[in-house]
Amino acid sequence: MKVMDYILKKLESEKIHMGLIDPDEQSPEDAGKIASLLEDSSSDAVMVGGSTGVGVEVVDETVKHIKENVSIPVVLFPTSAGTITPRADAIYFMSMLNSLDRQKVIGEQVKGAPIVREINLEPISMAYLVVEPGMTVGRVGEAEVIPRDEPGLAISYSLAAQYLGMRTVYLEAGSGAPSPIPSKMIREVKEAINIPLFVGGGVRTKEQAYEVANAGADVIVTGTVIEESDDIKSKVEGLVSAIKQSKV
Ligand code: 1GP
Repeated sequence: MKVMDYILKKLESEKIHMGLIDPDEQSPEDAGKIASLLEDSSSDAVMVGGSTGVGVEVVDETVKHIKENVSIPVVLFPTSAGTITPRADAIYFMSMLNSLDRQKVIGEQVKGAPIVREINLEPISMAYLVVEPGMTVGRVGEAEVIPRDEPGLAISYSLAAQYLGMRTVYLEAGSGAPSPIPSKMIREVKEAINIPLFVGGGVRTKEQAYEVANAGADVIVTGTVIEESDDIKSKVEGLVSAIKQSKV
């Protein structure tokens, strides 16, 4: 089954959790172990990406070990066209629509598209929208961050993405953000669009995960909390069960 079909099928009955693994944060072997814990905690998919400086060999080795350990989908969350590996099940084919850097809007995509075609990787188009504070990805991506109190701007970007034919929208507060995307913004964007809404950045507790999901996020992404946890399984189990309890 294609990963996009897997996502859409799941969303008919429940919200989705995806755990983000940064290849730069541990050895490929440990990434495999973390992914296995994610699957054991009923997380729905593994995302791989997040660091700017990491090379394709490290991403490739990391995805290899993850794939050896899990049967849930493994999706690339790339920072550039230089980190695409055929070992993943799919790639978020992302455009940071609110970047001032043309490279982030369409440059890397032009470089990456022939690679994706050549290795026959499933592309899942995604409007990647960086919301205040944006953290590292906001700075590196030269994002004109969407202010937290301007849901209208987030709606305009999200609708533009949908009308351009993009299949998903990701509201990103930035990895390690002090708090998640405001519920009001999530709710209003969700009401405006009819494509899956991903939300990530700053989700640490099960209460936050529930609130974000209940506000309207279809896919809740967590990264830092997994990296920092001493007991990944029980932490992720808590997040997943909170997300699955939210209204669909
Ligand atoms: C980063 O949104 C993701 O791209 C995850 O953020 O590390 O804060 O969970 P956290």
